[in-house]
Amino acid sequence: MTNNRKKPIRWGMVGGGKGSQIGYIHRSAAHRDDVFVLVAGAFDIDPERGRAFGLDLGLDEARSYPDYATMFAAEAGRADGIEAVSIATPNNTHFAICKAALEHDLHVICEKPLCFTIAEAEELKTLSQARGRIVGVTYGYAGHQMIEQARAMVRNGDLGEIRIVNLQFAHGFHSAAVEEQNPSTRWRVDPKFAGPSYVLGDVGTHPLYIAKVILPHLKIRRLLCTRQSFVKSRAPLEDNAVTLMEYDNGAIATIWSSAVNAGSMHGQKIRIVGSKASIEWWDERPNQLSYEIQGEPARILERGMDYLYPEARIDDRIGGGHPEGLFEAWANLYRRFGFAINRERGLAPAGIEDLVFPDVDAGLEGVRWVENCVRSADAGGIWLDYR
Ligand code: INS
Repeated sequence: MTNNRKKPIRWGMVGGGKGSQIGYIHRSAAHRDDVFVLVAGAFDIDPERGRAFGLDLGLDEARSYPDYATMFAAEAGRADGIEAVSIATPNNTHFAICKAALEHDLHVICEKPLCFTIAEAEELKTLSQARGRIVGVTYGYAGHQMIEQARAMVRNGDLGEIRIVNLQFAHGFHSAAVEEQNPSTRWRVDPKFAGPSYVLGDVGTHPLYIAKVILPHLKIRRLLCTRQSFVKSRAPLEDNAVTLMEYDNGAIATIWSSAVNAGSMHGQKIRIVGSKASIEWWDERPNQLSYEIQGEPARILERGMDYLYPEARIDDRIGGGHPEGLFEAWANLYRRFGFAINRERGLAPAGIEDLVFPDVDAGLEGVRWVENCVRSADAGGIWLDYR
């Protein structure tokens, strides 16, 4: 099923310019299926550097803007102005930019965290509903096809009753104080820019969202969190945290969030244990899903194969055996953002009723989880009813 290529969504970017870790993958994902076309941008906090970056990308000179406020105002005055914008700036700016974009009737795709407080996230949700605009959040790993397979397996009862959910995103890149040399890490460990947490928000919310996709029926009932700053200069922000959660069906979950797991490249793993079988997915081997039935030899399910559920084949681009990775996962998400936007534009194809993508509720949930974790940890690691 293709999206509406005849009328691609006119798209702009805020941030994601020179030196950004994430700008390139936004552009590559948005352009992969010709659903979006980049026509404007305010790429940098330094206006001159941002302008030069836009020109280098081939943008019209007049549409490479010094800042987002100028861009939103100018684009609103053009018949061919942008319809959607992606926000790839440091965390402390997400709320203000998102709000301004919605107030200009733009669809928004925002980096996580959507904002810092539940109240802010609720305000963005209300605004997006009032304006009939979508808010997508880039929990990029969730676009991997094997996540759809896992979701279908749980729904079809292949695992039995869900009992244990074991999640982690624990890399080792910040085992030492690398921020002293590296500006793109520095803001992440500074509460002024990063908000109330470091690793809980930066990495922990990724598996949290993936678990929500695979287990939509489970609701967190209560949670306990403990957080540490192993590199002392990062306090009060944590570079390691462990969260224990109980779901309302009695299942139990853990999330280990870390940037000091020395030697680990990425370490995002999702293990779901049911009464009959378990599945496990690891983002460093995203084409494989381990399926372990009690009493039988473990099997490895491979991406792109006929034995998978149809939901896991929808985004298939090349067939089994060829590796797909994070760039494809992001492109799958951007394609779904495109479908959702085209639904609002009255241009969506039929058959996308069950579209699953990280929307404003997913953004809100990430913020809620971080807020609850921080409250629990800072009260000494106590159980809290989830709210
Ligand atoms: C991590 C990572 C995640 C990203 C984080 C980053 O290293 O690769 O995908 O969301 O912000 O710190």
